[in-house]
Amino acid sequence: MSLNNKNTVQSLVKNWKFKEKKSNKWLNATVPSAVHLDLLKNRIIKDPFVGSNEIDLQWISDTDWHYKLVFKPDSSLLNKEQIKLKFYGLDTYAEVFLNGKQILSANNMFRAWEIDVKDQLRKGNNELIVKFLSPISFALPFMEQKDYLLPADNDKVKMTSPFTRKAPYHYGWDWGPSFATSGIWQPVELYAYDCFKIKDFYLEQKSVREKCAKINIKTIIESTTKCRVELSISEPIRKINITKLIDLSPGHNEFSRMIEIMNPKLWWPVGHGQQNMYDFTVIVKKDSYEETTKKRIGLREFSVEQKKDNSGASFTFVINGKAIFAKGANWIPADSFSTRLSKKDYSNLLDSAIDANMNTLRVWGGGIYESDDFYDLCDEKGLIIWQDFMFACTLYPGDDEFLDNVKIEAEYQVTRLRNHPSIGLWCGNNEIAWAWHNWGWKDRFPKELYLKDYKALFHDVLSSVCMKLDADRLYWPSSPGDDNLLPETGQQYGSGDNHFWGVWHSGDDFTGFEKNIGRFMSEFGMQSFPEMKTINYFCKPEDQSIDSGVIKQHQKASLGNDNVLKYILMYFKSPKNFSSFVMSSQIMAGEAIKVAVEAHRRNMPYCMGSLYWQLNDCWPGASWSSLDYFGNWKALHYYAKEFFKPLLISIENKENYINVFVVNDGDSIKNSTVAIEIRDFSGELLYNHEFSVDVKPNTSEKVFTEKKKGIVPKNKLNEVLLRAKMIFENEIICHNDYIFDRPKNLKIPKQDFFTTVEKSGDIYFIKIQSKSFIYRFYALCSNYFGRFDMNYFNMFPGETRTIKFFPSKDMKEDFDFKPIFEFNSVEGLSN
Ligand code: BMA
Repeated sequence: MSLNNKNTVQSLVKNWKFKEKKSNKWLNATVPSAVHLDLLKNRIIKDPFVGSNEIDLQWISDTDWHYKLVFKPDSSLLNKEQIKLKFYGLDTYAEVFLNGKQILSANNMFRAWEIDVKDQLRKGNNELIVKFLSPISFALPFMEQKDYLLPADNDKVKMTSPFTRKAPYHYGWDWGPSFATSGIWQPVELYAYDCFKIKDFYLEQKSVREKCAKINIKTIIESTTKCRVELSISEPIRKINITKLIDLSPGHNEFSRMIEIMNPKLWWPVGHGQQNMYDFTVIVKKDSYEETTKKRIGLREFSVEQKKDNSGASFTFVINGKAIFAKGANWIPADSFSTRLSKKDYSNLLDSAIDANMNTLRVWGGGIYESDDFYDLCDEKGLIIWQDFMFACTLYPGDDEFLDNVKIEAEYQVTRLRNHPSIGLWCGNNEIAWAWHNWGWKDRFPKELYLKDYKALFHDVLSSVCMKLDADRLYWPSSPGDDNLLPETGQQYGSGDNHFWGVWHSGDDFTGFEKNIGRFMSEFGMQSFPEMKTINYFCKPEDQSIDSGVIKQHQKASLGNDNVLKYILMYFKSPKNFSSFVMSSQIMAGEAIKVAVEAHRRNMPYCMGSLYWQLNDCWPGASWSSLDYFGNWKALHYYAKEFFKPLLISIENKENYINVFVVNDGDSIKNSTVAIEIRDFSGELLYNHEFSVDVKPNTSEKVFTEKKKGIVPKNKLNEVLLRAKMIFENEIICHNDYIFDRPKNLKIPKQDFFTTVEKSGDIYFIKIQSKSFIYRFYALCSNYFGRFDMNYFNMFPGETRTIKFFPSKDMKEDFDFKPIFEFNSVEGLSN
């Protein structure tokens, strides 16, 4: 919400100091920020992300930190009737003192805190002190009162995290470090007013159709007295102008006005239409004083259709009446210290999601409710957001104080976020119900923890907040989940959403993905390492081996590097050195998730969502991500760009049959040709079949089926590649390759190709000419950031391809920019 009454809002983010509780020396601090970053800026600690520094920096979480600001209130504020101090976020246990008097005791980083300071505020200098108590030491006594530990398996500190409303990933996760930081992590301000204040402005989208949108406009005004004001609501595109005299009474005042917008310009997710938005302005006026609020709002009808059928019930995003296959990934906080992320950082990551043909991200429940910038960008770019509440992988206390705290948190967040068209649904938690039934918890913990505490939090408190404040959106208690009731068993396939972890956590091979398909796959994944450029940031050359201390420190998963290697060796030859291991892990992960997503998409409309684990990283290390901490595209991200294309041709090998599917998210395509070719690695054509198809909109259709032995001789299975293409008006509009054996068994000749690089404008053109068959050719730029338009593809001998490299903008400003490219393929990774 942007306020126009500048003279009555005073930002308090500059000139803060901080110190360790016991020290006498105040140092410069940044607000908003985190104490680790302040210590780093003051050169008191080394970069927490480098080497094994994480271990040496754990003392920071055990320490109390004080922040101080001396400020002079603007004179325009002091004579107002009401003066409030507002913290948009304190991380986490904080006692706040103004001029020596305690005015607040905070205990939840996900709430804003507003304190009446009219009586404490002085003319001239005022002293504001925020004393942060160690999040660990503060919570320990609560934990010790219990006769059991709550199962916070990812908490690598002292297992106190379930008791504290602080980002769960701060305590460590299986892809991230433990930095349980403290700090003023959101802006601080003073604001003052006489008589009234606009608290919120909200559009309830009652029914949104192409012909007419019926909207209930709600304005919430807080008033100190009885008074008459003029309320005006306007929107320039639709020429909406509503002006009304209204009578306010002391306290909370709510005004509703139903309007109809004929032929509205609707908001659509990317790939399905435009992201139209309306700019609403609300002005409340009394005499010469006025207050203004502006909001950008997109009109759309979003429902999650759950239609009963023989298998259970569907789980389909329906937007403006259109069923949409959700393609994307899970989003985690993009930094262990999220306060240093800029809008540009968010924009780069979200652009990468869009460039890889994604339309949905799940803001996962072990992180943070994201910044306003994040959701604004998702609105603008057309990304659908599955929004979890911040609860993941542990049980939580069920006492009244905890539940009341969560209730206020949820009310604050739902109110803050409900105007965003990008947010599709609310979800109570990540994997807790599943864990209760399937991770051995129900044998370890008292039943009441689930039946009473879990139920109270996820089936009563959060669901009633959503019902009260945002009834138009689905509230889904847990992911994975099969309906809205308290689950009596673990994960069910056939209804709701599923997380499939048989591959990676249980050792299944990639065919596991094809055998475990639900109605909406909201998690599945495969680990890999970030590229060497990123590894060099945190690891010296002498530590670059799979079992060095530093590399292990940056691998947080319990199954660790052995599991990465196990999966590499399941499919690929043994990597010849550490950098080959790194690249093999990336290609292996790309192949794994390709199998999964293509199977999900082939099974449309039974399955209507495929979100892999995970899009991004919070630090440089091994993880399931497709973008590394610096935003570099790992192999998986290039694979994703292909397997999420709106038009996909996909090959399935099932019970000795080769089936070819065309999956189409877009409009119909009439009279296109499907060509299926099988060639050996010398390029010789062994099988060729062409036929014409009419592709229907929004479908997956099997267009070809043939017995495997009818198209490939048995003794040639490891010497051939099947390429399926779709041709429309003489152009190849999509293609896909299939090999009949694991890559390690293929009889691929020694790789032979040459490349030339030319620059034109800001773009580098790389021409590749293959002299042998090349399995998964790839290019890397080892000294600069940037993206290729294509990568990790196969080439037959004699083929020529030109790919482009786009250096990132920052680099282009560098005069001496000379990218160093590396080229290789799977064959070059082993001996
Ligand atoms: C999923 C997530 C995370 C975790 C990932 C990999 O289930 O919800 O908890 O990081 O598994 O183990």
